[in-house]
Amino acid sequence: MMKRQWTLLLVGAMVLFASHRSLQTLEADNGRILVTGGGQGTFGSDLDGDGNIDGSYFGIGIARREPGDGDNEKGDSAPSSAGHFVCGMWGNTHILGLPLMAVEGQVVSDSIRWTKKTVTFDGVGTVDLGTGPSGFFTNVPFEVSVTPGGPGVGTLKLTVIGVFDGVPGDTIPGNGNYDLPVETVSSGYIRIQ
Ligand SMILES: [Ca+2]
Ligand SMILES: [Ca+2]
Repeated sequence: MMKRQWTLLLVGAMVLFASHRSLQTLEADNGRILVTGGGQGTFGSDLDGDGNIDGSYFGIGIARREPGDGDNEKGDSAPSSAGHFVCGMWGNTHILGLPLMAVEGQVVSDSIRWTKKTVTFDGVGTVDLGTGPSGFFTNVPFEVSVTPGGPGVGTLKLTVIGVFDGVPGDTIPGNGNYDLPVETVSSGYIRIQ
């Protein structure tokens, strides 16, 4: 229960952080990008067949600087953390009968890439199924793609690498990963600057 409460606190803090950052004016230079967001998303379908449409809570706060701009405290050649991502399902969004499914971790700065509408980034973190030590995984890679916008517009897609392949909700069974479907923001927002 403690872990779950900590996760709840973390998501709350992330949403507050994202909201706070959104009030600031930040210049988006070439090669720099800032992604902030927090809220709730919906898959728009019942993934696990329990009669409820599934979705998750999420919090994003990442920034990428152009290598060579001298701002990287660890040295411009070294990969560095670009921020934090957390995504979880519990309470009214619980899935697979689990008390919790939470993915959270640091985003790798060099992994952030984007097209005109979509930002994709990789990270490594923990997966907590809320079932005790046997359901707590560390050093789990994940990939996230987001498009900006508020309810009904912004989207989020999470892939958890190397685990849970084929469990309900996996859109590409057999590839070793947990490929969750695209979620649409139902409350809150995702902002890309
Ligand atoms: Ca469901
Ligand atoms: Ca898969």
